[in-house]
Amino acid sequence: MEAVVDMRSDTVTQPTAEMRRAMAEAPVGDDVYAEDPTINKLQGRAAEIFEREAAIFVPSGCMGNLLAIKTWTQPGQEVICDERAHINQYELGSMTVVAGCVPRTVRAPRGVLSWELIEPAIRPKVFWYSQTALISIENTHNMAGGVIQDPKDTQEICERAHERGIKVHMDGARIFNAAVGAGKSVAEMSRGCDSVMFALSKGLGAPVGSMLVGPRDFTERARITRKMLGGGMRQIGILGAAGLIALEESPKNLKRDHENARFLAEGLARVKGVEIDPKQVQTNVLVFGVRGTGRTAAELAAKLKEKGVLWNPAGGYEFRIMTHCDVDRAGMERALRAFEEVVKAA
Ligand code: TLP
Repeated sequence: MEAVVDMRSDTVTQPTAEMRRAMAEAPVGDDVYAEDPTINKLQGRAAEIFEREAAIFVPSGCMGNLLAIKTWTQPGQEVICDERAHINQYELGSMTVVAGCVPRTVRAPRGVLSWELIEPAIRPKVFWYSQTALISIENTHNMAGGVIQDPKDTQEICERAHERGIKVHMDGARIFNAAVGAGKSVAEMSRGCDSVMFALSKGLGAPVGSMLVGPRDFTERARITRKMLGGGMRQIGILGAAGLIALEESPKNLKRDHENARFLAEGLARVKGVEIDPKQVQTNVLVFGVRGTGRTAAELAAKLKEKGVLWNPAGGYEFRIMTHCDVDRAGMERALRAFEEVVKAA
């Protein structure tokens, strides 16, 4: 039996043998006392790489985004983001439930935010309006299909927002994919943003964890909220050791994931009934329509599963799948063959 080709997300990646070894051997301490040497090293390196003052390890990307929102806002304020942003669609309303904020969404074409789109959504400074406190930019944009946010647009948003006293957070769960895709550093891709969350546990392959980077007084306030939410952890150098390898070693492999995504997109574009433009595939995420096949994505996904291929339906007639380090070119070819067979049989 051939191994399953799991492309539901890059979150499914397995830690490498090197990561597992490092985890076993990591020097550890109690991180609630800020005494875990491995976590401290990881936080120091993340701050350095992002050219920021400080960084804090968090158990998940959702918590990283929530801590940023809670730290930068007051209850009753608004957070501007794209309609399809992860913080709006997939974080269970935590910005409202926990931080007391309301999302104010704009519809960004292809997920790319610009000042032009944001400005009309900013509330006037009148006391009976809930005030705009924060703008959140997702980079790469997941549900728009791994789209890269142009750093020039980001810088303009940040400059204009700061003039109005509004903070800017970047949900950079996949910012390393954005940086590799754009041929720039993650510091350049996020320059101007007050805080950045990035994931170690997605394309970079670590088993657990994300980082939140920003000014030191911000990460120190986020540390308090992390504890309040039950995210104060103890000997987590075990996780940080894998995170360090993910941070230092994995970005150089992302180019291959992007090439695989383009290869798959070109193959999919040849399948009758599939709507995808391979030229629009910038990183490791593919979002594509299958209405023309006459089958829903869920029906096709069920058939693919029988053939050992796991793909995620993202809606009625839409798939969202990802390439990552655990599926090689042969895996792509197998997935594509299985998809062609399933569509033909439909
Ligand atoms: N995204 C997951 C699902 O929740 C959709 C995935 O499979 O893509 N920001 C962005 C842009 C994300 O894509 C995700 C996870 C998160 C934040 C949250 O990260 P975790 O899962 O670590 O809480």
